[in-house]
Amino acid sequence: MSRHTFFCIDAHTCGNPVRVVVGGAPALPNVAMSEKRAIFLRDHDWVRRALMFEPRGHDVMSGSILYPPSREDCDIGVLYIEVSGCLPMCGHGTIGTVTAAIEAGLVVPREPGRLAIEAPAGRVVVEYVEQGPHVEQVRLFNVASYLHAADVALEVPGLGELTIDLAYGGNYYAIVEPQPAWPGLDAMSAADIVRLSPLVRRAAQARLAPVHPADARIAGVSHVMWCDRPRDARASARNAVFYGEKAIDRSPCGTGSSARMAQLVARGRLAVGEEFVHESIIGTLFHCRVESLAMVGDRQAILPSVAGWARVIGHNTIFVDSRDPLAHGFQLA
Ligand code: PYC
Repeated sequence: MSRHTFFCIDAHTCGNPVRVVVGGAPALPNVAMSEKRAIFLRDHDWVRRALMFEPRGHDVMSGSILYPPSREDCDIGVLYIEVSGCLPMCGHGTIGTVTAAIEAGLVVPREPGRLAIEAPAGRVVVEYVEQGPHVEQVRLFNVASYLHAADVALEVPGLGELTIDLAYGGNYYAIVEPQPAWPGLDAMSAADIVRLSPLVRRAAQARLAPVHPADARIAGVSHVMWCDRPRDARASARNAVFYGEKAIDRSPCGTGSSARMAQLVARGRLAVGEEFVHESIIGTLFHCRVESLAMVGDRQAILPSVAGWARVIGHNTIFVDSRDPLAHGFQLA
């Protein structure tokens, strides 16, 4: 019999789960986080499946594992884990991870209120605001984000001809705005999003198959963002982001908000320095900003920032026990 024990801090960022693994994860060689990600996926993916899938997780579960950084200019390394795999970058995951790690005293920043994180997609910086023992807000200065393709017509079963944009914000997003084939979010149930998104994703991937200009390990359309006007008067726009096989982000989605700002800037609908308040499917808000212009390879890009809050909801000691026939988790097809 063998038993693995994982020490986790469970949190949520604006409604979306973040399970931060702070003990029990496999040691990985001291290589760049993008390499660690590849090694983890090759040799240790059972850990992700056990902690993310049922019965220990669920269809929307996501989280992170803390590692020492391999770079001198970073305070901490973060590997993102979720139901669909290990994302290159995760915004809500970063906000939840920083909140949990700082509140538990697991990382001591070189500069108070500021952490440099080695993520698989590159180095990102966060600034956080503390009040007593709690972190009240985290602002993520995310990776350079860019519009990859505009006005791409796809044939989507159940919708007909749908025009999308494709943008990168740490992951590749098919971005759908209201149009004749799709009237908007109010006409769509959560079940519709889960049914239609994989069809949009498959069609976008078949047509565009994006590869990051600076890192070929980041490739493929993984997320679909359905966009609409906000309900909340404080917000600029609303979205529902689909990921994995059945997940809809309950937060406004950090990498999605970054991709959306890159799209809007490229289309001349948002300017450098402007605030962009993004509303989630459950009404929670991220306060985002276009920090500056940048380049990704030879593409015009932006440097976005995304601010939000997270709450720790418990400490969770999880066993993965070989006596349990479902030790390594399962998902319903
Ligand atoms: O916040 O970047 C994000 C994210 C990706 C998938 C779910 N949330």
